[in-house]
Amino acid sequence: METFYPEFLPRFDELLRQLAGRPAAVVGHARPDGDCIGSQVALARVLRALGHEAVCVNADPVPRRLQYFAGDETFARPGALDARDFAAVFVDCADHDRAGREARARFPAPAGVVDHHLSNAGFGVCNLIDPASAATAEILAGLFFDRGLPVDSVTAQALYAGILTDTGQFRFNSTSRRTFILAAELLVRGAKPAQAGYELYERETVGKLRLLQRFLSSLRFECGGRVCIGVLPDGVFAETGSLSEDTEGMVDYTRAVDGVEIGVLVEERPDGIKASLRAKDPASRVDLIAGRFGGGGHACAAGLTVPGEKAATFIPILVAAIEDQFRAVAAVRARPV
Ligand SMILES: [Mn+2]
Repeated sequence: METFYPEFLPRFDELLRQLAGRPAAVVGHARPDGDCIGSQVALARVLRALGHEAVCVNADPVPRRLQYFAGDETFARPGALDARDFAAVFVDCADHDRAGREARARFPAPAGVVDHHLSNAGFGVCNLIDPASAATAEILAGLFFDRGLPVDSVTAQALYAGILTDTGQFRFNSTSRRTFILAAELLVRGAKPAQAGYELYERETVGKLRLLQRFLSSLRFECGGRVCIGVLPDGVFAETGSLSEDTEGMVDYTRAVDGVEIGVLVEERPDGIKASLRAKDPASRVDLIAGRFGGGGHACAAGLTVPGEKAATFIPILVAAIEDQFRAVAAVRARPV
């Protein structure tokens, strides 16, 4: 087999050395997604197979649709951990705060960071950050194979789920030759694509579909049809019998419209708004738009939160920021080379 992450191997070895003799905390981000849970489960299992004690830590519970991939792995809240000196590895967290305030305070100096977010500046001792990778699970799969570490069928399925979800089922721009080769190797180790697809995409609740119905009926178009925005008002989860985790993937509908370049989901919460941005073309750099509001992410997928804000007042401000970005991108394109 080829080597997938040759440039990361010295640092990965250093990370494993950092973990020696200490229990490991594998920390994921708040409101975890498939890549987060898959990466946490896989790394904890591999560390355990190497003789480490490892525990998965997350500020929020594992969403219903991802519980199958967690298997018998237990997830601890940061506050529920004992006082021992854990060596923390943060996975799929664009920055230290993404894990939540409590996790950040509990693990102020992470031993490692494994991530693929463009905006990640590296906040650990050993930073394994590759924005060219489609998923954190892709980086982990590559490193595990490069080092010949034990990847069993549960680990393989968890990594496969991470790659499947973060690539939008192998559709997004980030999907590469390496993504497919690693996915194929995971199949060799026991990953089951049909089972993963069933668990992730064919077990929706009625509440989630009602939520989707509300979301689709809220869609509005801005910037001459180049931007599509959908809103989930405060209270909509109770009204539709859905959960906040059911918003996962919903923003993709805003981008799916022909002619739309940037899609946005604005979620109104009692304490402010949360927005997810998606672009078709990485040149749109939605991470820069999110960055104006203190958020971040990838060129094609980014997020932000604004405390104390309402959707009605925030959307015009966001549209103005997107218009600015369209102008900046157009100016770069018009520049003679
Ligand atoms: Mn990810």
